[in-house]
Amino acid sequence: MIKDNQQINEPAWSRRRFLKGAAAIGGVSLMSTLLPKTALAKAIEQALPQFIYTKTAQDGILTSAHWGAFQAVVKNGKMVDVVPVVDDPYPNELIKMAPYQVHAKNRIKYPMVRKSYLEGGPGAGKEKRGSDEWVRVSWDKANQLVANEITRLQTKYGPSSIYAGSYGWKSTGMFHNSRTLLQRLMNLNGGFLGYAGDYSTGAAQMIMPHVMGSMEVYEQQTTWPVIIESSELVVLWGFNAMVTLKNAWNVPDHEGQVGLQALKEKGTRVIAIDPVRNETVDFMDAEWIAPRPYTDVAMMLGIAHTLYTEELYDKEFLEHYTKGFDKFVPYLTGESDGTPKTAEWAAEISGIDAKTIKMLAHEFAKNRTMLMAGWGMQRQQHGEQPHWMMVTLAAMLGQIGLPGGGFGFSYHYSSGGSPTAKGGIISGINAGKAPKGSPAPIPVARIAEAILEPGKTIQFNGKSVTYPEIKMVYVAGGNPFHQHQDTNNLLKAWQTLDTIIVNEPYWTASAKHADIVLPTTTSYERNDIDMGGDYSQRYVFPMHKAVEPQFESKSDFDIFSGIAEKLGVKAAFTENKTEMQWIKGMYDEMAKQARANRVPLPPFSMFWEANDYITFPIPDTNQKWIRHADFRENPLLNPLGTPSGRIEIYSDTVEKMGYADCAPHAKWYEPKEWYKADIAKKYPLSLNTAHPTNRLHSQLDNTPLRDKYAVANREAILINASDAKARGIADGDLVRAFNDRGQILVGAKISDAIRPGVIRVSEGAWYDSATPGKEGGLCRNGCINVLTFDVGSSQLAQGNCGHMAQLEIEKYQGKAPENTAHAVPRGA
Ligand SMILES: Nc1nc2c(c(=O)[nH]1)N[C@H]1C(S)=C(S)[C@@H](COP(=O)(O)OP(=O)(O)OC[C@H]3O[C@@H](n4cnc5c(=O)[nH]c(N)nc54)[C@H](O)[C@@H]3O)O[C@H]1N2
Ligand SMILES: Nc1nc2c(c(=O)[nH]1)N[C@H]1C(S)=C(S)[C@@H](COP(=O)(O)OP(=O)(O)OC[C@H]3O[C@@H](n4cnc5c(=O)[nH]c(N)nc54)[C@H](O)[C@@H]3O)O[C@H]1N2
Ligand SMILES: [Mo]
Repeated sequence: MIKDNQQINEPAWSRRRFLKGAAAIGGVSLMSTLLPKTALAKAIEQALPQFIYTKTAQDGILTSAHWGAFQAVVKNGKMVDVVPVVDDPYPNELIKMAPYQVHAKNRIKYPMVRKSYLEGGPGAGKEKRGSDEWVRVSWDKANQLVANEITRLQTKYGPSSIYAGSYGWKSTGMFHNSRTLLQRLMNLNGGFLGYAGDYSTGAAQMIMPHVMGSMEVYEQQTTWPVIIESSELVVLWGFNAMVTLKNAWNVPDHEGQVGLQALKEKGTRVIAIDPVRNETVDFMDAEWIAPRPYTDVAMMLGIAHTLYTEELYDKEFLEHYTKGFDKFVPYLTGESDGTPKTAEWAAEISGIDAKTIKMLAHEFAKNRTMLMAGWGMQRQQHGEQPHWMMVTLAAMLGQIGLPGGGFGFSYHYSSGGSPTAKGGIISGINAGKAPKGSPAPIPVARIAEAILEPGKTIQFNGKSVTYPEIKMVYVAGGNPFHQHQDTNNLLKAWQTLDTIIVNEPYWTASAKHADIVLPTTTSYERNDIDMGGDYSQRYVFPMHKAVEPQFESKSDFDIFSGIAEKLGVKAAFTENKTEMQWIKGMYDEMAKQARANRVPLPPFSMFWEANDYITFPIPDTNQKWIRHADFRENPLLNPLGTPSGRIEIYSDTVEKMGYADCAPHAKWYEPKEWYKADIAKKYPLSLNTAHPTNRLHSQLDNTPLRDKYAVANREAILINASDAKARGIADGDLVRAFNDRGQILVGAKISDAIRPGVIRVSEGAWYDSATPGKEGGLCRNGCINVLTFDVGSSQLAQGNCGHMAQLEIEKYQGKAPENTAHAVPRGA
């Protein structure tokens, strides 16, 4: 189970075909056997010895989150502490924030409606979104307003006028899945406009099926035990797993960190290629190569050219397992365009000298080499290219499908490579059937353009998509005002809509820019169930309600049930089942699968009452699973899902699309903004917008963990010492970062861990304009998407380009403005 939308695209059997892993390296902590267990858990363990029931350290209430499973300690109805489960090999500080999430000062307490909207109806005072006053209403009134608007829009404009894609990282829990519940409601009421793709891997997930026949980014990887045993060289290319593995889509098993640690202990050579010497480079003590941002494809081409001219590439592999290398070679050698992609050529572009590029070619070819790539470098214009070029490079090295060789695009995400257990899988609540006439989805990151330019037709993976007229946006479980690029443009789009509804626990910028805001419980205020280990599928965690819903908040299920009632579809929405009945149903289904796998489980009531979780056994055969080994063994019997059944270095399918910005083979394109573009004369610094170390995107920015990373009470900006000196900026200074799209206030962190000419501001700081509701205002908290641009990666994938922009910085003069990002708005 990787992401909701993947779940839909990929049937469970195909996922499970790939997810054949085995025992995790960490093993279950011995500690667990030393701790007291409840009599019930003990009895179950005796009756069913296949299971390891692992009691956590305290008698708290067991639940879980994107950052780990833990027991909540509750006193007098308040959550006061958190204890990680004992067999989490890498618990992190994020879980400690759970009490602060529940009792945050900026919780939305009651249903609220924007004043002008309440008085004037849909569209009233649109321009006041973000600055208007708020008025408290009853749940009944709020539900009626929402139901009326859905009915009005369905009748007048049809389902394409309601955008209910609602992208985002909601909370864990298979039942209280806000996004799916929203879509379930909409499907019962005439349908809605949804989205395709995602922000994470928008470019890679679209190009990879043409090249590898599968997405690669959400698939099981060659397991860590194999990497540790067989890899001689591991390359971390734009990869910061020590940070990104803190969180997972389901509950993380944190086995990836164990793998990295073991690799380090073994002393395997590790080379990291990243403009920033990130936490993983430091942790691994890796050799650090810092290219200019956005130039990785050129570097890879320089390596490929060296392999080619020095005949260090695997001709036999290319012949047996790939298609179209001969069509790529004229580009590589320059025969087709007059530019040989030599190491020297690549050096000029990337800023890494030719000697180093050749060294990389030699070392890759000489050793069993695993190329592990993160996803930051594909969240860029022409983001289709880096991963395609990396596959091309790996094909030339000929190690795909061998133990410890090839490439891996998910080691940094949700612990890809953590061996897969054998048991049962929980399928969550479903969105129901889309009614006839439901509109085709739009590429997720084109939302602002779609709102602003109805009727415009764009290309998308070989098809055309025409934007409908969107009148309403419903958000449940995401935060568009941080996630989307070019915030000022988003603001402009938002202010044209008739209605914006947001279900949220907190007064985020997205809530502040809505018309109707419905207070949602955190996952700690409701019961649920989730899997642990996206790839290992090793655990089943109960998510016990730890505290009562705060103020008047409700779960998304209850909120949508209330709206469904007004719309006359409540019974269909709830299927007349309560929360606990739904959860039991999911457990029973999972237990049935487990039984078929010869893994009997206790009845639901026992599982639930034991306040404990299930650990599935990992078959020995899964321990040493190797990605694409079956294809390598017999490409005829086990072909890839591409048209040729082989790795497509050249794709006829992509050729037929005929896109000028995405050729039929991997290719270097100059982006519209980079150090050599004209814009760089005005804005010389290149942007890096990594995922935050101590947050999940924008989540937890309103907790004390912020003290660890905020500088001068703003999001931090990492600046190389030479760039800071040239601008008279000292460590801890307030800095204004700006370009033609906007301006933000950030706090200077001066460092030698970043390449000169590059600055980093992590994504996810809450947007807080000094001129609320007006375009161009200074964001006083440092939301980086104020500075990024909003174009599609190419006509093929239409992925977002959040990891790319040119800008300038200056020391902020004048009095520091108040930061109200985490404050509640007027009337709330
Ligand atoms: N520049 C730039 N931009 C980026 C990125 C980047 O690298 N650079 N990364 C992109 C990526 S990969 C992603 S995935 C996106 C992430 O973007 P989002 O997923 O939108 O980010 P989150 O902060 O996780 O937002 C989740 C919201 O859901 C709310 N929430 C949590 N639980 C519940 C619930 O049970 N019910 C409801 N109704 N709400 C809930 C949270 O309070 C939070 O406001 O950002 C993208 N944006
Ligand atoms: N702690 C934490 N963990 C998370 C998340 C979070 O918000 N916080 N988000 C989760 C989600 S939704 C996702 S999609 C994943 C994201 O996983 P990734 O997309 O892999 O994460 P990023 O931090 O965006 O980028 C990874 C590395 O790429 C580098 N990089 C950026 N641009 C370039 C470039 O042009 N060239 C090279 N060579 N390197 C570059 C960055 O410096 C960074 O070190 O993480 C997940 N895990
Ligand atoms: Mo993501």
